[in-house]
Amino acid sequence: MKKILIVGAVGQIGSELTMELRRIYGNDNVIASTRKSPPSEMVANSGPFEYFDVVNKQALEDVCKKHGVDCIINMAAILSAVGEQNPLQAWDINMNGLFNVLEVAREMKMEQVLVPSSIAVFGPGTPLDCAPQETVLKPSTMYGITKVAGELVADYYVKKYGLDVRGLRYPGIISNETLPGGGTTDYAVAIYYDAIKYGKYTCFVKEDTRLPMMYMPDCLKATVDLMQADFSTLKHHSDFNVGAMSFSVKDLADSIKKYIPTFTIEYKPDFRQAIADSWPDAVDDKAAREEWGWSPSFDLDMMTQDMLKVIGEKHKKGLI
Ligand code: AKB
Repeated sequence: MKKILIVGAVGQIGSELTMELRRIYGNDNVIASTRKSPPSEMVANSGPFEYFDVVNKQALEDVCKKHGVDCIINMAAILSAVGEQNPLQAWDINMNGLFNVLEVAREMKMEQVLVPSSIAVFGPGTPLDCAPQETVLKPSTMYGITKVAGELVADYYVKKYGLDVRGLRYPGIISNETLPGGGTTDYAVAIYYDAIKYGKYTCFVKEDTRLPMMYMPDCLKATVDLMQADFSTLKHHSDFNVGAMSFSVKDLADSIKKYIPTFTIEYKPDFRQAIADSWPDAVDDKAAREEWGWSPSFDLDMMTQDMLKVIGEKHKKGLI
């Protein structure tokens, strides 16, 4: 039985991935962890939890030995917007944390490592209408730089040490359990909360900004499907493009207006506009479809209906 350690398990993806993997592999077989923020009740009460900093290799190793971990999922990262406020910290956590994860996994001869990447690997020089799997990777954010370097380092461990390392380039992830923290695509989550709470939203990117996005159920499916794929059939390892939806902020606002006709939006672009403008509208995910059968389920209106229902219920209960 796999013993999985999730590093960064209180974040937007980590918290829901912890619950999904506990459902699949059993509560005791998925160890959630974080540096300092307390976990949600659902994560804290459903299985093992550890506090440590991924940049401390000894602490990581101690937790892995204590629980007999044979698979690490490294969700700890400083995202694009916050990374621009403190680029050296972004490098430290994203790169030194990654090296510690890969080294501990190599030394302990682990079965698998999952290292998430992002559409932030793209930048000037990438075709922006639909980013190919193989293309120019010259990002303009420190987060993007760490993701390109991370993909290369992860693939290096596959080639040099035969370690099973996998990863996907997440688009903007939209969800209703844990808020995202510090990304450029965060507007696509905040808009739903503000639509329910105030009936209006002020967006920090322009209305024609179009980016690749994905709803959390598809994000969990993509992650689990890649983890469970037969390693011998993979030609790529740490850099799979995964697509689901591509929409502009106007498309998103129009989708919300179908269900809340009085919803209004205004635009006050800030420094995140330049980051969004450097990323593609959509990605070509043929490799993920061919190598491990990737296929998304949610489109924009399906997601909007579900987001408004769940967030609306939370609001009625006074939880948000
Ligand atoms: C961000 O906006 O920084 C992240 C990402 C696309 O990786 N959501």
